[in-house]
Amino acid sequence: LTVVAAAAGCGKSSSSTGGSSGGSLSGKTVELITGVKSDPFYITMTCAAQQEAQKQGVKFKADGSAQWDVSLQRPIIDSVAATQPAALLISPVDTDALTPDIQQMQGAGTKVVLVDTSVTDNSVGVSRISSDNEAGGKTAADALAKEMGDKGSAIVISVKPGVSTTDARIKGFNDQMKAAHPGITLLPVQYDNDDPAKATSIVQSTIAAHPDLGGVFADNVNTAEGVAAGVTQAGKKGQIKISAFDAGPQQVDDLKNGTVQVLIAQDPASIGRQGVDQAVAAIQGKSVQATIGTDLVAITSQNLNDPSVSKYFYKE
Ligand code: T6T
Repeated sequence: LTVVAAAAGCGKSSSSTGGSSGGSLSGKTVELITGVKSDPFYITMTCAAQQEAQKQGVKFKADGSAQWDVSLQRPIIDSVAATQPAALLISPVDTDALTPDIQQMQGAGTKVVLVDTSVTDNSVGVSRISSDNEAGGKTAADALAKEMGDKGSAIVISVKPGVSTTDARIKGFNDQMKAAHPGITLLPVQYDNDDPAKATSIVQSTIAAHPDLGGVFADNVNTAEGVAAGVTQAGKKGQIKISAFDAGPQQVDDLKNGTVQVLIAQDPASIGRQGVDQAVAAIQGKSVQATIGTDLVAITSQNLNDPSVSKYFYKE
């Protein structure tokens, strides 16, 4: 069994024998293509998928784009397609733009499992595994409104339009703010292209334009890092409240130092593990689960030292 580790921090990338395969799995490859290779969420997912592949006795390869960008992810998909892997786990960076490329692989016999993000076309993928992102957005809204004392303006800063996960977070957040927190003025969503520096500048211009800005919902790792930096640089640490998705190392530091008030952590390791399990089942012609929901945990300064909570912190 050969395991090709593509992520840093997974421990030893091994070329070892393991797994119980034989038979129908021998020589089969499960390939993972993530949204952004250096993102702690995807690193955590990749490491867990790699371990599970080793356990299951399939070859494993992983890659991901350098940035959140259709034009960077497409050539990776197309070059993996040329190798005709038995299964592909993929986090597409757009709900529609990459569908033809993925469909082509599926048509050639590769079993496709959508991990984290998904696409609109329901014919793509034998299984889809993700957090309930809309519910997470709702939780983020309630937590932020409470921190804000149910008054002032709030803004959502997200990655790009057309991303299944973050679009669902925005929906959950906005719906809940409108329904349950009418005292809060919702500003229009802004997008940072997954660039922390852009998130920082959005925060600074929003503070300048809206002196009553009381809260920010930062939709993912890079956004949250940039938002925390922006609030700090504006001298508003602790005054402008931040709720954020994910639990990368910098985010956890920002929670500990009081810049961020709540993190909605996902369970990327479970997404990676279950992605491999579904892929292996599909390769073997066994039944698969069409959709799987994974855990979300709200982390605050109150519970961050609890091991049942800190186990959700991401790797880097
Ligand atoms: O929030 C995760 C992931 O769920 C989302 O699809 C993209 O951003 C992250 O990778 C975190 O940066």
